[in-house]
This record gives sequence, structure tokens and C-alpha cells, in this order.
Amino acid sequence: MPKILLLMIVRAATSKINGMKVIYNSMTLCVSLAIAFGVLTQTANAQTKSVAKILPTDAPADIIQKAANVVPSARQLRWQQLELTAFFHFGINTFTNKEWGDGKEDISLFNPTELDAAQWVKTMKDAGFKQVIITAKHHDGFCLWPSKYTEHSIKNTPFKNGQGDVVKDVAAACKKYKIGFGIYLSPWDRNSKDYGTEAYNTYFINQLTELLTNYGKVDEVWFDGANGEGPNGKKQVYDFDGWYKVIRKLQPQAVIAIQGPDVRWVGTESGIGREMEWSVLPIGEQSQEKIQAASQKDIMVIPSITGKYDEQDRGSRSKILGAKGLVWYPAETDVSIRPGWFYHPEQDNKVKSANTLMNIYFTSVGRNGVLLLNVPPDSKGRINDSDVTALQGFAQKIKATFTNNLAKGSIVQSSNGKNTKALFDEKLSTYFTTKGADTTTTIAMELSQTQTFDILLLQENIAIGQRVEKFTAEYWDGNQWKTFANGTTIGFKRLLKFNAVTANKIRFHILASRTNPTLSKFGLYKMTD
Ligand code: FUL
Repeated sequence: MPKILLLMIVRAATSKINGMKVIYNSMTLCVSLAIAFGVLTQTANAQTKSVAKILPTDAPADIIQKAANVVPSARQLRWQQLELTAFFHFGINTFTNKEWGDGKEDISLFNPTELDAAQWVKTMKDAGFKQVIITAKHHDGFCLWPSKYTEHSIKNTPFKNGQGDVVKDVAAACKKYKIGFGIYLSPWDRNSKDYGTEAYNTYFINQLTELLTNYGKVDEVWFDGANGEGPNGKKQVYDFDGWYKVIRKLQPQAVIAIQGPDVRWVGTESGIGREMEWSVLPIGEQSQEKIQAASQKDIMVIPSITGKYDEQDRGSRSKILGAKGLVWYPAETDVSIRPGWFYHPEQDNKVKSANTLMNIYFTSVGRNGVLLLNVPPDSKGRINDSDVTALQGFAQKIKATFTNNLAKGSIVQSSNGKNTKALFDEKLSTYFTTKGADTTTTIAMELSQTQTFDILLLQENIAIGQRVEKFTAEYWDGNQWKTFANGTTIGFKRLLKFNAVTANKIRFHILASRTNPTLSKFGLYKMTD
């Protein structure tokens, strides 16, 4: 079976199991809260701005208004603005040339001769990446830090005579280069003898605690959905709720991704997100109650989104009108720069080119997602030259293409619009919007000179919600208006590529929006070769 299918099945099965677990824990918590404070009704009504409850009395217009006003949490907003984040898959698989280890590997094989975490982090920083995530432990259970709780770790390898700590090295490099630091800790552990018993949840919490207390600030914790069998043939019921509490307590600023409350898997591992990507999604009644019961000010459980994870439409009006609640749950788009997640020497000539990475930028960041690009260090402990070259080429293309906004300096008019200046001031917090209660508008621009462009860039001020549902852009060809781009959602960033257009007048129409539309930035660019 293709690995991706297997993963999907494993993921689907996992979320069901997790769903049941979550109900149990949330109910327990809710009851204890009620007993302790006698405020059952208050707890039931609690709401954060990242979640909205839909009442049976809400008319469709009320639901649309609620959707327009669901906003990201501070940690989600910070994360979304990173745009480019990276994964480092590194571990015992790097030395056995495998993708999934079975936990029985001879860990004395782990011995990178030139390990240089600063080179990893600098490579990504130079390429424009703002945060990295290290696979502290993959499914094989081998720990890249000297965990007190297992012998299956770097402390029992020849690397630095057992004195090495790759998590520490990566954390220090992130501090040095001032970029975010994140941790991947695989819930599935094919080595731990405790896997499949309650003791494993304690083991996992102990490991999380080590990682979240000994390495400074952690900005993202990434949990994969894989839930296979452990060494004793048993499966584990993961105590996600307990894990989230530890993370929120020790590193409250960290987003918890994928099997977590803050960031959702986009649904593919191809780097291709949806053209219509809503960050406000519908949840069912149970999920709504669980979220509200678990906390009065924070989302502490995985929101179970109605619909299928790989559906093209997850949040349009037709999806949200039947919902019981709404939640801000944005998409992360993960892909590897190579065919595999771990380094394999035979894939050195299969590294994605700068052009392919550029296409991925358009289909991830340009579709209201955050890109999580995996760049696996090799068995020397360095990012291989082939990957470095591709990343440098990608960074040059981004810089050359997006430095010059050809729409800047235009004379801008909009009869029902306000604050057109904000379109070009490069600030998310200032934005164009409409007067009164208008949900549609036209922005006319006379460019400072005739320009040739093939990229349209749009950004909403998502700090106050995601609103735009339909837009179209036209240019004046000397005789008539012609459409050069159109779409549905914008979100944090939307990039559209089209055949080059030469013009000095354009019109941008917002045709539908959930409430007054916002635009923080409008850009026209020409792709460099
Ligand atoms: C998957 C894992 O099984 C892969 O090995 C990899 O870590 C990827 C990011 O997530 O589910």
C-alpha cells in the first residue's frame, strides 16, 4: 500500500480513538470544575474568540457574522506570519537508510562525523525560513537528546562518547540565528516496552517535560497521528489532553500542530494546499462542548472538524451554515525537499529544484497556509550541498520576484472604501476596508507607469478574522476591461499566477465577503526566470 494511504488510514483511525479519549477527559474535567466552583452554566457558556457557538435560534446571517468574527489566538497569529518553517528529520534512520525504524536498530550506528546544527539553521535562515522543527524522537523511539527515561538515546551512542545532544545544538543555533524552535515528538514508539499501557503516557509526559524545560523557548510542538503497534503488539490510547496541559503550562506560546488544537494538517504531503482555504471551520456539537468544557480561555482539545480532511471545501457558507460551532484552525502544508523524509544518499539527485520550491511556495503560503518544508541532514550531520543549492536558488527567486511591488505608487480610488494607503504600507495591522456595512467594493488603480506583471498578491488582516469569499481582478487593454485573476478565499496570503499582462489601469472587485472586507496588502509582481 502506498505510504501516504497507509498514513491516511492510520491518521483517520487515530483521530477516532483520540476523539473518544478526548470526550472522556473533557467530561471528567468539566465535572470537576463544576464541583469545585459550582459554575457549571458559566463553564458551558465560556467562549474564546477563536471559537464561536452557534445557537439553534441563529439565522444564516447570524452564523455568517459569527464566522467573520472568529479570530486566531496570539500564538496562531504569530505562527501564520512565519510563512516559511522547516523540518529536520534526523535520527537513527539517517544511519540505517530507512524511513521508518522498527525500534530494534543498533544505536551504535549513530555517529555523525561533522555534525553542525548551526549550518542547518543558517541554511534555512538564509533561505528565508523563520522556524525549524527537529525530530527529537521518531517512531523508532530513538531520542536525539540524553533522556533520563530510556537507554535508547544518544547518550548510549559513540557520538561524542555519549555526551552529544542534538536537540540542544539545534536550540542553541536557533537562538544564535534568532529563529523559532520546535519539537517533533512521535507519540508512536516502536521501542518503548511500556507502549500500549498507561505507563507510556507517563513516559511521554516525562519526555515532553524534559524537552520543554531544558532547551529554552519552544515555539511549536508537532504530533503526528501515526498510532501503530508497539514492541508488545499493543496499541496506545494517547492522553493528548494531558500532554496539551503540560505544553500550555511549560511553553504557553507554542502552537501544538497536527494532532493538536492550534494547527491543522492541510491533508496532503505534496506541498499543495487548497485554492479555497478557510481558517474558520465548522465543528459538531460534541466538539463545541468539549472545547468549551476544557477551558474558559484557551482551546485545549483537537477540534473535530465536520467533513473529510481532504475535501476541497472545508469552510464555505454551505459548510458552516449547518454547523454547531466554529473554530479558527489554520492549515500547515508539509512536504519534503526530497522523496523521503529522512536522508538517503541515492536521493541526492532527486532534490526539488528552486523552481519546484517556488511552485510550492505559491501552493502553500500563497494559499493561506504555512509551509513546513523538510530538509533532512545527511549522515555526516550536515545539510547536503544539493539541498543547500536548491534553497539558495529558491531564496534568490523569492527576493528577485517580490522586492518590487509594481502597484505601489498607484493612484487608488474606491467610492465606498476607506484607507487605501494601507494597501502599500507593508503592515498587517493597517488595512483597507469598506464604509458602512458594505460587503462588496471596487478598488481602481492607475499605475504610476505601464507595467508588465504575472503575479497578484493579496492579504487580509486576519487578526480581525477571515472574511473575503470572492474576488476578481481586471486590466484595461486600451479598449475594454479583461479579467486576469479571480478566486474565492484570501486569508493571510493569497498568490495568483497568470499569463503576463501589460497595463496601466486595473480594477479589483471584492464580490462577496462575510462582513466588511479587509485588505492589508495588494501587490503586483513579475516572476523572475
Ligand atoms: C508522517 C511520519 O510517519 C513520517 O515519517 C514523517 O515524520 C511525516 C512528517 O509524518 O506521518
